Amino acid sequence: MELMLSAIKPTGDLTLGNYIGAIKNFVKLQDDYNLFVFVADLHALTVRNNKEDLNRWIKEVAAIYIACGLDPNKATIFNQSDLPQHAYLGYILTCESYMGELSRMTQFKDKSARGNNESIGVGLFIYPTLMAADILLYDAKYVPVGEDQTQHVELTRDLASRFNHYYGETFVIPKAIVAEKGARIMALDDPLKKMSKSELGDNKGSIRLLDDVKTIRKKIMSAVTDSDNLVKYDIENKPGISNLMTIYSSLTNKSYDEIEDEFRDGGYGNFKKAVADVVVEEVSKIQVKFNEIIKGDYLDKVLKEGALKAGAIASKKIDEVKRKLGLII
Ligand code: ATP
Ligand code: LTN
Repeated sequence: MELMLSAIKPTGDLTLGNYIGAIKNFVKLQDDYNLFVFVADLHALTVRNNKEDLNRWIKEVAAIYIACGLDPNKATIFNQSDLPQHAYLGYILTCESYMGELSRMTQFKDKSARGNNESIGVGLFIYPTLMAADILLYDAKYVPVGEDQTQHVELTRDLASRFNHYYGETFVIPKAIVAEKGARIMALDDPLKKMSKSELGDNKGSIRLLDDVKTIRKKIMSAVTDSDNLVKYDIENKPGISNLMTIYSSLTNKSYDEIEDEFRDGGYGNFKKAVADVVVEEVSKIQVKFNEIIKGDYLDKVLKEGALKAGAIASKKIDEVKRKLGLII
């Protein structure tokens, strides 16, 4: 089976966007690929965190993976920081990277456009080289990610080709896999903005997978829409309703045409209630499993076994890279 790898940063309580755009796909893919999924905790250090929050989020991401249906007997699940090989290869790939290409990465560009470059962390600047290391360490062929991450996979391909060119065939060139639907779930209070787990403030825009049912219903019922009361998929003119349709469609597998027919006469109130019902049903199931997993030592055991398996592959790759570079002969 071909190796597929992906990860989520523990930078906040996971959202419905993370579930629909990422985790739900991982679960589907675990049967057909040798799937490696990890908690990208080193990546979370590009922003300053409170240590209790960070530790809770790390455990939450791992437990949610399993609660959503990732099976540790099929997929290899681990924490990035348990394997120093990631940072090691990250450093080597940083040395292979150019200021120009890293400056063009959207996350850095957006931040530098907003203000003072002097105070942007170097960790954010070199973040894509660590992500490249995450992927190349395992010779991953496929990387399922949301739209916002495809640029990083492109850079990974460039770095892999560059290294192979200078030092001889070492890395597999990976390919990003972007799901057609649900790749970008938008914020409920501003459908032009991505639903994001690190959003601060009143948090009305993102549904958290661990939100209580009442809160979820309230957030969906007060989602920003337009005023023409017609349930129709039109991302340009009706981004709010289109976003709710994407959510509904992803969780029910109904097409946009079917949804338009189903809610033709009902107006937005009815439609929002139906969206809330399917979200609550799906999220409640996840929460029941999450609450079981988070107590006891099952999670630790899964992560330890995952790190052992991933670590063996990563160490071999580091050895190969060191030989290619002449660090060892
Ligand atoms: P942050 O707010 O910290 O930037 P995030 O919520 O955007 O985080 P990531 O850790 O960057 O989440 O992403 C984890 C995975 O979830 C990625 O594959 C990403 O593309 C996907 N993802 C995140 N948010 C959404 C969203 N709103 N819609 C669809 N997919 C999403
Ligand atoms: N940068 C990604 C998380 C991430 C990742 C990876 C995804 C870190 N390393 C390797 C795929 C493969 C994000 O922010 N979503």
